[in-house]
Amino acid sequence: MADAAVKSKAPEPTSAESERELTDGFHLIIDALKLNGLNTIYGVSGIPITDFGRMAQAEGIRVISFRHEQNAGNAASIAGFLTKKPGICLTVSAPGFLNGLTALANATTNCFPMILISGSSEREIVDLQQGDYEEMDQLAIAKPLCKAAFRVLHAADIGIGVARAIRAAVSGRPGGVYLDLPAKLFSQVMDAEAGRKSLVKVIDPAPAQIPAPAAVKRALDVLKGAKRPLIILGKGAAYAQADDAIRGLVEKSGIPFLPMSMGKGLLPDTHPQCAGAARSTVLKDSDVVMLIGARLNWLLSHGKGKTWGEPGSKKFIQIDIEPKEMDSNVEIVAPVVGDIGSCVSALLEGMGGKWPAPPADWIKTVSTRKDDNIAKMAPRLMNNNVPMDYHGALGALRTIVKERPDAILVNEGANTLDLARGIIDMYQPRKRLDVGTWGVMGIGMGFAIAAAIETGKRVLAVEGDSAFGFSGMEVETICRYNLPVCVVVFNNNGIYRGTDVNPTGGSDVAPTVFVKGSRYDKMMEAFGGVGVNATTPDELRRAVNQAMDSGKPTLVNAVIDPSAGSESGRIGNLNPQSVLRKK
Ligand code: OXT
Ligand code: ADP
Ligand code: MG
Repeated sequence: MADAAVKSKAPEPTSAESERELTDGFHLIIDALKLNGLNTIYGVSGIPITDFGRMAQAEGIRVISFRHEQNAGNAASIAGFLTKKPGICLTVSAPGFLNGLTALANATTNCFPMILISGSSEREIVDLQQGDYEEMDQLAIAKPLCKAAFRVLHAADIGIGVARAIRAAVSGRPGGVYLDLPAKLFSQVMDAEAGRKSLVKVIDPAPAQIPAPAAVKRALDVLKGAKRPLIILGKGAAYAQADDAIRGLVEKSGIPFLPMSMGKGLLPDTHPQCAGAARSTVLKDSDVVMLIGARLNWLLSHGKGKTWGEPGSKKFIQIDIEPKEMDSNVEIVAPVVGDIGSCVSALLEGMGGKWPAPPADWIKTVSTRKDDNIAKMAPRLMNNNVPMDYHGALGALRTIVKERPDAILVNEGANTLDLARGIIDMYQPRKRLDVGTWGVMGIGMGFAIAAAIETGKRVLAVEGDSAFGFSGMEVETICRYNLPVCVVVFNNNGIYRGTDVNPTGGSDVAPTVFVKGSRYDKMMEAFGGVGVNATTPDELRRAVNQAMDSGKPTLVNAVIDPSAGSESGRIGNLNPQSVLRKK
């Protein structure tokens, strides 16, 4: 490390001993992060980490200060997804820690590497429950919600603590890590040279995990015997940054591929082998399915049921770094355990010079279904209805993304999410960031901010009005850092729809309904950004084009027909039904 522990003089040097160069916890944490290339912190200031944030900034770390820790945590988690380095979120104790915890748990669920660093109260008082300021046993609470949790009590252990946190976050299946730093640690002083020596630059934090040759051969044998093969590309494949190898495998095999939501763009959605528009057909009718960085969870109907056709009609090959993922829902006949880069390269090599193309009738079935669906959708995307419906509005945005394939799309909501996923084609890897495995609302502004900070690219955040509300205050953060983020709020006056009524006739509106005719654009104007109210696809197109060209923080309030959406978007089937409900 260049200049390890930042030096300070002991306040009142009275002897040769006290004139030694000293460092402290504050500086050792900063040095440990910098040594490991962790140069951005997302957080919220306050006791006991206020000075830490200031010092980190003074030492050249970029400190992005948020209005709420959950948004900072979401930012850190998606920074981890985009960079393969753990994103850092910094919070105060108890309530700040808890605010960050949702994001930490979400990161772990989604396999995004992040480290939540929280200041905490005095151990002695907390453990005796004597009522300290923001007292809470944070380590115990964090443990079940993340991959690993550590507490550092001595300045001399900071280097090891940070190293352990980094390794835990990025090695194997990535995930969230909690690092507990009690207030006392920050001001603990130690000899600067000893401090410097205590720091660890983590060597090879996510070592390659090479698949067993027998596993590769088994997978290729199964694939070769397929009559109706399918490849599913999940967000693990996007995370792996093995883009060329993945494209090589897909193209050499000639097999139709289905991208999961955040796997979109690994190969363009417009690629001839893309089966995104024939989703139900390929899931039901395929006979061999190769999963690359995708789990057979609820988003894939657990690999069974009517989505997947006749019971027993499927053989699964799965590539994943996590051995325990195999057979989690159904039998995996060919598990390939390893990192995706190594596994896909090994499969490609094993395929040799020539690989038999999938049967022509299967390719025909897929493309017919796909062409039908695309043709059905096309006229809906061109409609100019006022008030706008989802298709008209998304048709405009689809073209804007096509013209700017390197822009990053953030997307949340229900109808706003599900329809945008299908309508807006993606062209490059890791350009679509969304609600992920939990379908969680509130990722919007945190993801948008981190995407802009980490990549320097233009960001388009397409948000349901409810979804936006979870993190909307961060438009101030977007303006403060002058980020090239254009937020489009699909304002249909509510959750799913804005048309529900209170069946009692009372003065409270229905639980899914918001203030009618709200002007979210004014929120952005309040902080010096650009606000536009768009009522037609043309107005929407103009405003978003302008924002994406100028890079100015912009919020477009897109007025959507309140009756256009459906309950829970495409997943209304997950709502429990009461047989006793009065109509
Ligand atoms: O093959 P078939 O024929 O079946 O057709 C499919 C594709 O082939 C085809 N397709 C295409 N056709 C033509 N062209 C193209 N390009 C094309 N591409 C695809 O289209 C169909 C459908 O394709 P799709 O979408 O791929 O397939 P399908 O069957 O839908 O896939 C299944 C799933 C499960 C994989 C998919 O639906 C999916 O990924 N879903 C994710 C859903 C999700 O996560 N939703 C978010 C959670 S909903 C709910 O929980 C909400 N809440 C509660 C809440 C949450 N979540 N979090 C917190 C912290 N608190 C509360 C709330 C509050 S949503 C919500 C807010 C909602 O209100 P908003 O105002 O924000 O939003 P609006 O609804 O807009 O008002
Ligand atoms: P999706 O929601 O897109 O289907 P999931 O989050 O369910 O994706 O699955 C991602 C999978 O990718 C996880 O099982 C995770 O273990 C795996 N994964 C993440 N990174 C890698 C990697 N570098 N190599 C192999 N597998 C990975
Ligand atoms: Mg809505």
